[in-house]
Amino acid sequence: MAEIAQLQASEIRKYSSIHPRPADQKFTYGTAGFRLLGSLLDSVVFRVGLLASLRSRKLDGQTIGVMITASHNPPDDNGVKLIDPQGEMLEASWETYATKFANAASEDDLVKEYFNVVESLRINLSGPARVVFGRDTRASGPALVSALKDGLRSTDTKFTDYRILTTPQLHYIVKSINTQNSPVPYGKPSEEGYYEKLANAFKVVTKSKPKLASITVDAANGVGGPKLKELVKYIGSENLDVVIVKNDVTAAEKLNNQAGADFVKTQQKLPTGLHPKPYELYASLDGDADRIVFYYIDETEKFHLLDGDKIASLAASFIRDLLAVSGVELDVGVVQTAYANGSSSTYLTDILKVPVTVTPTGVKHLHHAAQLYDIGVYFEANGHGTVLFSSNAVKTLESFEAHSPGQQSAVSTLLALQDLINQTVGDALSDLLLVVAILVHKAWGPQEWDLAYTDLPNRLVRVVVKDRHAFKTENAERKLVEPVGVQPIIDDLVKKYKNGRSFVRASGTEDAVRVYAEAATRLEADELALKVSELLKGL
Ligand code: NG1
Ligand code: ZN
Repeated sequence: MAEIAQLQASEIRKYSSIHPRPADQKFTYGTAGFRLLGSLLDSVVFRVGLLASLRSRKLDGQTIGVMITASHNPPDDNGVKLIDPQGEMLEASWETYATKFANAASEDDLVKEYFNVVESLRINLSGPARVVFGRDTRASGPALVSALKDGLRSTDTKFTDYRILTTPQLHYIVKSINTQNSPVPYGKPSEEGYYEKLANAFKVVTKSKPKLASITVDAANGVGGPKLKELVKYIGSENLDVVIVKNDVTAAEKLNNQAGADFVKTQQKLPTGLHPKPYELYASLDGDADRIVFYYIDETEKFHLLDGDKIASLAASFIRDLLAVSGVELDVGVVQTAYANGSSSTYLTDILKVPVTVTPTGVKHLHHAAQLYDIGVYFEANGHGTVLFSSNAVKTLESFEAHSPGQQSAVSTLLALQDLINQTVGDALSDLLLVVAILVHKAWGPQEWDLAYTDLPNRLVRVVVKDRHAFKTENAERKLVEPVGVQPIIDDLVKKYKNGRSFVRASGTEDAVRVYAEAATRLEADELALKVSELLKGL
């Protein structure tokens, strides 16, 4: 074995013994990376450091990101995921290596897995390796960072600790670092660079428009609160006022507790203790600020949710209108999952005449499908999403010769949107600015936005089963093929309800299956969800 390989093998053994793997624990790199109790993650994060290093070396020293967060999950959880050089999710084929590294039973096994990857992918261990990382506000974060650093040290990897960041900020930084010397650098590779880029774009998009009347943001007591506060400073209070609530990052147990995007979306109600004024706009972020949902109450205090589907519809209609005014010919499409409300899909295809693609759950699927359009809007119903502009779209817009001030203004707005909207990943702060910008353009409040279509009442239920891996689906998760015989029963149930729809799939992040149901009325949606859930209990 070459000298470098020998040195790394012995360093990995040495450091790994400080980060022992908990016995009897099986780890899987799923749609959200590794995610479980923070206290069980020490060895996993150390080993992710080894893999991040190899990934960088494999890609000629391009910078790889590592984010330590458990997003919307409870405070005691934590998680870790890798970010590829263009700010995208880790390439799928490497997820298997991540799982193998995490489960290696002994130090020898770990070294063996490490060199298996080195050999099968012909990785040059003497090449440069660079990794950057960040974490959310969880109490277990700093110790996990130490484990990560040990993984990076043992493999002679250069690293930069960006400390506390939102997940999308780290994605932004990774892409910015790797495009620094390219003809089109993405941005300055720093937190300030992120704020500057978004703030400048927001000012261009909203130029000469009146300021939004009011917006209150529930930060779920997570990292999004302080970061949003900082972003608003760059935008200036003459352009945007935001009231931030649930913004206590010092009390660990408050994170995502009775608040935040996931709570509001799944419970379909206000964060606890929030008393909104009728018809004013409110929003909730999740714990790492990559999801956002909006809402308002009417004069009867009825709660109205404006979720990811509503954001996608608003964005698609705005972009479609700008393209129509400018005369630029680019195709716009929307990507959703089976969780998208049926009314939103009908509105998009029948009213807006925008094509809709449906993919399996998990943003990497949506992201890739969105890249097939000139301008691809993708959102999960839970509020995770973004709008991607292809290089063809940008070139076409940049080279377009406008023939009127109206055309010029529409093209400039479209180009600024591309800077305003995070091009790497769904970003709650960027999406917040996008929604505000569209509303001020249209002179709309939340109620006008909500008028586009009425959601079908729906219910999402989590069902614990013996083995969720026994649940296999096809047709973008809308059809259950295993256990055999269950789908026909679901079909029969669905037929009994007006506008009924229901599907079942295994969660990729929790040990459970999820049942989704929608129907013409609240009672029917609840009943359908209940019946399908009961069907699964015996399995
Ligand atoms: P799972 O647990 O696979 O349903 C959940 C969300 C996904 C995605 C991931 C990653 C729902 C129904 N599912 O996945 O959309 O956001 O978490 O965080 O919202
Ligand atoms: Zn999140």
